[in-house]
Amino acid sequence: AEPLSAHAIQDKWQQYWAQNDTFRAGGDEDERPRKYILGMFPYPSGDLHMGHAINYLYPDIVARYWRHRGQNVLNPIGWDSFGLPAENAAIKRGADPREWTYKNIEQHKAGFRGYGMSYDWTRVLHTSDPEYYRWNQWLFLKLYERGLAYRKKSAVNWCPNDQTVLANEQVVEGRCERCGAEVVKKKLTQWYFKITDYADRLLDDLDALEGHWPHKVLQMQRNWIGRSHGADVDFRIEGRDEPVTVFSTRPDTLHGATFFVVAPDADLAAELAAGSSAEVRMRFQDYLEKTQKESDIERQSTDRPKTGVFLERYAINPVNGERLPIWAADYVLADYGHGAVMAVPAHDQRDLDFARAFDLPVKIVVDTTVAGGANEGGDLAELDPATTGTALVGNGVMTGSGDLDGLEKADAIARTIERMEQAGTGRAAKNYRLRDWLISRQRFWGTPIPMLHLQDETVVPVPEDRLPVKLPSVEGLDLKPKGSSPLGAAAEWVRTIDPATGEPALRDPDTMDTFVDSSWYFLRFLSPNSDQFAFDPAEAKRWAPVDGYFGGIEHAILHLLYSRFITKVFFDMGLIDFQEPFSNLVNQGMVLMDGSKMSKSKGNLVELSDLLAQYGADSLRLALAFAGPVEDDKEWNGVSLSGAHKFLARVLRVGDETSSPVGADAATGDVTLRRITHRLLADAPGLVEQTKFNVLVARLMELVNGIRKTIDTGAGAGDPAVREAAETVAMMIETIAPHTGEELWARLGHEPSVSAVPWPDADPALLVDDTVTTAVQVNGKVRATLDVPADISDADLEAAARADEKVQRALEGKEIVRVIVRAPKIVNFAVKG
Ligand code: ANZ
Repeated sequence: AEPLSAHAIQDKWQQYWAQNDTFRAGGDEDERPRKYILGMFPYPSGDLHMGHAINYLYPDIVARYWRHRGQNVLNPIGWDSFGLPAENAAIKRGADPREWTYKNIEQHKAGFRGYGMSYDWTRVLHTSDPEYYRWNQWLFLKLYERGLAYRKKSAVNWCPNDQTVLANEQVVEGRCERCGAEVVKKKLTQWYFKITDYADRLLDDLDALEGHWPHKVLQMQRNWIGRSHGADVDFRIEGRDEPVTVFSTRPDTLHGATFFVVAPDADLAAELAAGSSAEVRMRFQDYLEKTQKESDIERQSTDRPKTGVFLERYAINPVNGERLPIWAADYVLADYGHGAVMAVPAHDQRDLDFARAFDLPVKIVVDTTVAGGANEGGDLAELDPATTGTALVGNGVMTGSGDLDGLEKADAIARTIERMEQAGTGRAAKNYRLRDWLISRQRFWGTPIPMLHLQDETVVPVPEDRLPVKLPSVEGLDLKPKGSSPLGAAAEWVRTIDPATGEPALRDPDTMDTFVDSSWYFLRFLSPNSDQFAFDPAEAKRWAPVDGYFGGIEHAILHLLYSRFITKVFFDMGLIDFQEPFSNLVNQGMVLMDGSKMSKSKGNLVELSDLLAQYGADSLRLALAFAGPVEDDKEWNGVSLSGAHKFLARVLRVGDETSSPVGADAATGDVTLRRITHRLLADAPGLVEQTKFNVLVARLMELVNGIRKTIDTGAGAGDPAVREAAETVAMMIETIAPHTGEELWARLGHEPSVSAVPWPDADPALLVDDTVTTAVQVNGKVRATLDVPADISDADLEAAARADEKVQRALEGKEIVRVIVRAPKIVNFAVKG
């Protein structure tokens, strides 16, 4: 039976922290260096669970650590509280999404307090508060002013289940990232943010993050932006005045182009078909309708038979004047490059598949069998793509290409571009996979788009001083998804007056993608209550960028890319002096149940409140920190809560037994124990800064064992080294098990709070491992020498001597009558025979 239960201890310290605002970040007058530590803010769905417990633990450890290191730490929390789950829950119950949202937020807050998080509770934000989302609207207007927010009609990704559009980033393998429904295309006029203007910067600036962000995340961002280098090549089309441009990464292969392909859904295809025979027009129309039902994924799939319609029109190859038949085929996408390609079947697999399906010529122009080539040493005749079905891709030397012959691929590309630029028939070009960010959503629970539609169909911004455009009450509104925004039916809300002209106007009925909310929230924490700015630039100068950002790999693209984009926009506006929002990024692993992710839908969620009730916060925190490397997934079955519980009880017992007075001079204490203490003081900063929390826990266990040993079998509980070690444990364990840390500190006779105690420097003299040379004698004669620690015990020294080979030889066949040990200097075996 414990004198004071984990729960009583926990309550006591949580109350203390709340009353004293212990973790409030220092203000302007605070001269200490600053650290901004942040966990990706939660979505307030349901209760906190094991996933939250691990995700938010890590940044808390780091924040607590930096406080000991003399830093002014900001570690805030807020809620990403707009979005579909609240709306769907409201629809189910015929309720207001606000109720569900704010009820859950209150539960989360209580959960985090109960879990002992060291947040600055004066800076809490909720993105669904008008005080927050007015700044989303302000951001929208700033982007609009800079030409970075625009409206366009195009085929967008439509989730038929959620009845709303999706950004490209929200379509995963052709399905809605949220609900898994197959995404279809729909033509709509929508608002976009022009992230493509920032494509080069978003890509190039990743290099400087190498070593600070997980490499995998950087790679995912690079691939998402997907910059290709190549050329735009102009092709004359018979019967058309204007040339048509195509993008190619392989302009060197122009001599091998044998046909030309247009995306059926590109305007050019319809135009070319319109100038063709009635039969072609019909076949084309038919094909176009089929294409429009397909997803981009299907269209680009390589194992699907190629289809297409010959348009009976011809393009002229600019390098040799050859006539290239023009086809409409769905493997060419309308919104990539220029929506048309020069097809080089010998060297492009998709073109080859098409050529073989429709019996089009295949002409090799790169010999890849040469030394250094992709098929080095092969026989070009045997490798003919027309018969093998495999295109010759990669390096080689030009052939059948006039005076390019003999040039390496790279040189041939450069030469071709140079010539086209001189002739005015082409130019160097870059292309990106990245598309503009579609931000309109046809849902209620989000930030209203602050634009007005006038009667003459012009669209004008709501003036800044009229913000926020608040969401109307849900009363009388049907939130059920029906393909258009529920806000459109809020008649009184939609109908308004343009303040500039006094003319009647309609509000834009759509709301913003909630990724807008999270693209800048880390700046809002710096001046969360300001009604003057979204964030105070002076505060941003002091605190930002975020020094340590913690979150899941699922945000590798969307959230991080959008945040990086908006940060660069703020930089260009002169509001901040940095271009990357997160200096260091850590992706933590997931907690798994029998190998699979814990989730509501699988019904295997372990709720935080249950565990807190059973074991208390510190046992859970310690067990999770000990469960393995931060980046690894952790099996819940492998997390030992009872082990952690026992260890923490052991820690407190050490505090209770320590009997030397506060301020006792440790220098007179047991050196072995002091060595363990000081080695940990020296090593722990590296362990925390490299997020090796599991190793830190193991080392703390070692130190507590050392204390136990000194108390039980050494100098005893009154040895000042015991106090020194116990105080070190209190300070360090506070980062992981904060209630226990505070309690131990108090039991050691100190005033709270241990969280503000500075990290002592390790004594360098205690870090060198002193060794001495021992002489091992047999009947007084030196038979061997041993290098041993200066503080070795007699028993250990005798054992070491007996284990030595030379000593064993000297003792062979003899009877040992007496052993004299004087650690660490001498061992003498007295022998007979
Ligand atoms: C001729 C060529 C020859 C090509 C060759 C490749 C190899 P990335 O790297 O993804 O940018 N392309 C261009 N626009 C396209 C579109 N709208 N839909 C489908 N394919 C398109 O790919 C660029 C290459 O993809 C371009 O280079 C073009 O084919 C094709 F041996 O041009 B290439």
